[in-house]
Amino acid sequence: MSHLKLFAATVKWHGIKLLQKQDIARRVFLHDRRYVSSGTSEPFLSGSNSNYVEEMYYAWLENPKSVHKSWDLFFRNTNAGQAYDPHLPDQLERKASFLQSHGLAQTPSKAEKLVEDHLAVQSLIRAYQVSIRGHHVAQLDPLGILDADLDSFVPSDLITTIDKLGECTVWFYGLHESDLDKVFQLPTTTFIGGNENSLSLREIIKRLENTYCQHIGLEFMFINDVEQCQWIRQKFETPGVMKFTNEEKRTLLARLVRSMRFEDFLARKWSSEKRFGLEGCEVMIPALKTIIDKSSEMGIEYVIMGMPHRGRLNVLANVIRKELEQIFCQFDPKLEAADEGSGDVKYHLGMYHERINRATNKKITLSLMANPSHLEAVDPVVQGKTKAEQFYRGDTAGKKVMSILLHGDAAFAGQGVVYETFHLSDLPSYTTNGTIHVVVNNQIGFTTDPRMARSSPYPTDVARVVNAPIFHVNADDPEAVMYVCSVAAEWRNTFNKDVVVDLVCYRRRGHNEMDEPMFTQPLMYKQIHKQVPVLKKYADKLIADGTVTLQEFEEEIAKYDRICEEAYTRSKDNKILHIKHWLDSPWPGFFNVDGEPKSMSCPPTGISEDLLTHIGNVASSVPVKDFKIHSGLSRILRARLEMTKNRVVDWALAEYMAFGSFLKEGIHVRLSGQDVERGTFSHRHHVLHDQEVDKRTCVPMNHLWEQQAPYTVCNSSLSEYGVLGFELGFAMASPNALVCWEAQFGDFHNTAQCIIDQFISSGQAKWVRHNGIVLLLPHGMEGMGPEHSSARPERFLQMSNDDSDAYPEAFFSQLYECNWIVVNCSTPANYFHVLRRQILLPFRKPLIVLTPKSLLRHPEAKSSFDEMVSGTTFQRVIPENGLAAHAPHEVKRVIFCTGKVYYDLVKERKNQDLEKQVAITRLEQISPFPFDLLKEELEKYPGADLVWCQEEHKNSGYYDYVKPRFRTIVNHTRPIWYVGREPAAAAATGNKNTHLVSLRRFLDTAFNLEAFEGKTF
Ligand SMILES: Cc1ncc(C[n+]2csc(CCOP(=O)(O)OP(=O)(O)O)c2C)c(N)n1
Repeated sequence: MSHLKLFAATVKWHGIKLLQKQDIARRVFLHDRRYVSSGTSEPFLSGSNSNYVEEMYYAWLENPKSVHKSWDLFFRNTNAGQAYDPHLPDQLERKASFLQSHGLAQTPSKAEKLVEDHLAVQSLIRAYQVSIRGHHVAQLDPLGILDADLDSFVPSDLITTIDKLGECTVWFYGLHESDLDKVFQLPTTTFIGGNENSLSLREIIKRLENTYCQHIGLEFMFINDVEQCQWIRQKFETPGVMKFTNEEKRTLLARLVRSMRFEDFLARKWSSEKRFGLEGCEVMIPALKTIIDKSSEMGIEYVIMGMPHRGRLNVLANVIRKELEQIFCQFDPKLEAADEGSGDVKYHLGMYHERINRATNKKITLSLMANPSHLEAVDPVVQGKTKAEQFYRGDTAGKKVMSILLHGDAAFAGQGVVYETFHLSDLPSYTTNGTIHVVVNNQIGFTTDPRMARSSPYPTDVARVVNAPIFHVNADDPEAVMYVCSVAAEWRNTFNKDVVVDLVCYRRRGHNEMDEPMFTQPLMYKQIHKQVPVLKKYADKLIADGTVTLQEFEEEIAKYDRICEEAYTRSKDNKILHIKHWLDSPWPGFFNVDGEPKSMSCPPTGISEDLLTHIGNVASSVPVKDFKIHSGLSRILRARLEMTKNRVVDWALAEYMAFGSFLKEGIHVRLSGQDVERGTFSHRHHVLHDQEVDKRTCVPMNHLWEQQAPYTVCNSSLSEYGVLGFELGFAMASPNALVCWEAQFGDFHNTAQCIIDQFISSGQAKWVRHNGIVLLLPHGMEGMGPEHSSARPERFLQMSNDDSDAYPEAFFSQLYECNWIVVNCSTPANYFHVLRRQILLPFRKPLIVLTPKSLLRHPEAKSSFDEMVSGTTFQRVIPENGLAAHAPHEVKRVIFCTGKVYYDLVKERKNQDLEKQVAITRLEQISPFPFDLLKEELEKYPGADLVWCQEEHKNSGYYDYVKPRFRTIVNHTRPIWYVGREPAAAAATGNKNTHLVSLRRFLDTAFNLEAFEGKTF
């Protein structure tokens, strides 16, 4: 097979040429470095100056340019991708004594040849381990069509397998056929010798080929850690490592039977239903089970999994062990939905199951996260949930909870969120201490050939950014797969780092069962049609070697078929589907037994004055001794202290008080996002930095009380999709935590749109899963340009599920039924309350907060303690309470608005002396729409015209959302006029003057009491 040819032309060049010229190189080096004796009488590597190479090595370590470039190349080759290799001097020393003991020390030419040959052999070994050879020629594709790295080109003059070595005259690094039976000492960087220190070249090549060029292809030499590389080499190179007991083989066969017969059963019963079958990668089921067994053996108690469509039902049935009838009944088109909401298709639902792991007899909890069609979107969500479960258990090293992510090859290579998620893997506040990634690499994405789907050799190359080892394995070799999976589990347990298992397989059917793959992949599918299923191949092998009998095999099949048939019969009794039974993250004790809220009310959200004062004082202090903060920050803290004394808060202090109050109540608070520790606008300062001691920090919020919940505030990587997904997952784990994600500026949330659309907006409707995540989105038109201005409230409002035409019966049930809450608070106190309400509610809803920028420092945007003390509560609407409210019948206009524009309006009204004629009412909770409170306001001003004023452009902001709802309140009898900026394509202008002119214009209109006279609606 030509693709088995080994060395690339580069190897030949830098190997053969280098070593042929080594003599010259050495002389040049000797001249340069003055390290050696002058005469030729002293042999190159006599016992006395073997130190010479060592010295040269150290010199090279200090400065690679200090040695000749040929040695530089050699050392680099030897050290490629690794930090300092402490074994190298030892090796050289051993080589020297080897020469001595063979009486060669005094015969320079023989000695040199021997050293060169040893170096050549060492390079050869390394070549297999590094990418030059090994995994590029491993037989990974079960179909034998494509090279898994998409590169089948090997120049014809290269040497192939050991059988062909004789055909060439000059080989690698100057070795010859005549060297094949020479015995070579093995370097400590290989384990192919087992207990032997030396082997013949022939045996060396054979063993290397066995390890690196069969059904497993290893990519790990880029890992920047000698110990980790050695560990992997040992796991795979040691002779005989891949031995299985008969019992293990029988278990593997039985698992393959389940995997394959499950798909067969579905295909038989529902031949025209989509199920995204696993055929062609049936080995995935035993693979996952091996990972779970092995991890359970090493102490893991909880495995959280995320996966796409392919084989999902099979995983639910045979890994999570969801009752089969619950799966089968979903194929019944007449099945009724018991729960409210849209529900979801069967291959998206999640699952949570506690059971005994049969292999270890230990308790294990398995959770498969529900996910949308959007491939890979669930990755960060799984990580966030895993992090939270580790956090709540105090499992800081990830020894009890772990995650497994499954991927398709096309999606793994193509979706950017994979990369974003990898970049979270080693960040202190985001790491889950290693994820095992399993790629179902069926070498096709829907209809797209991998050669059109990626530019990287492997679909898994993205994992290299975090130095994760990648184990490619031919999925038609079940034992190789099991071995790789067990090593992957051990790797994760040993190093707490990510690892990738790339199951190179095929897809026996179309993308789904209805698709005709021959339209687009005719040759591949001709081969697939000929392909013997893995179960048959493996069964034949075990029958042939006597591990099982044909009868035992057939009985195993019959047994599982019977299980399926019986479950099928039972499934017909299921007339109703309870999505609640498919919850991936139950919250025990939070709801009543029927899964309903324990009450339908919310207590007042204010807190005692003492508490406010205490939190204010800590927020103004540096609670650690000998800690020098920046003088600018001292000023900010002094201002906070002053505010606390004066019983007022600004935005930052209000937030501090909300967070702090939860910590006292044992509620964990987590705030994550870009630069959140200081705050984009330098207003928050939740982490103090010692100005004199590097990396010394202090989080005063964690010094509030002796007994308190921890506060986590963490600057995230520069990612929205990944980080928001992560926080959403974190918030899934427990209802008793306030989890907030803040966008740098609100508009950046659109790079996380998929998390917002697919999970936050619709998660409860699809999966009956509550989530109380808080999105803090800085928003406001302040002349800062098209970006950095709008958090696009219109998008959130458009996705709000409250009906514009239906007046709700009760405000609390309206809150319970909504998909999320959208607020734009105009006062710090109201922001404080809405955060507090988030936890005091008896249910959880995502909260979208449009947060201020300039208001953070606006002198008017302050609140008194009086608005926050016990008994006070969140105000969905803040009615006019000035002169206009005292004589409502004289009021000519009511302006409804939300957020920052209120302050512009109040100022303008004062300037125009219209405080009696114009009332200004603030909508603080925009969605769900406070019909009840606004009705009261409207009825209070019967003679006034009604205006909605916003600073956003007409086609954005809130107008399209509020207009029909206002009209529902007034029963379409009164118009609600629009005042604001004209429609525009860009969210804001980049020209400061245009910004100010448009502001002036709409303020003029807002207070022009004749503006709408004679207009019809
Ligand atoms: C983000 C996203 N884009 C497009 C799709 C449509 N789609 C569904 S499956 C699929 C192919 C996936 O290929 P691969 O990841 O290799 O998995 P396979 O189906 O081969 O198992 C595509 C493009 C999707 N589900 N999600």
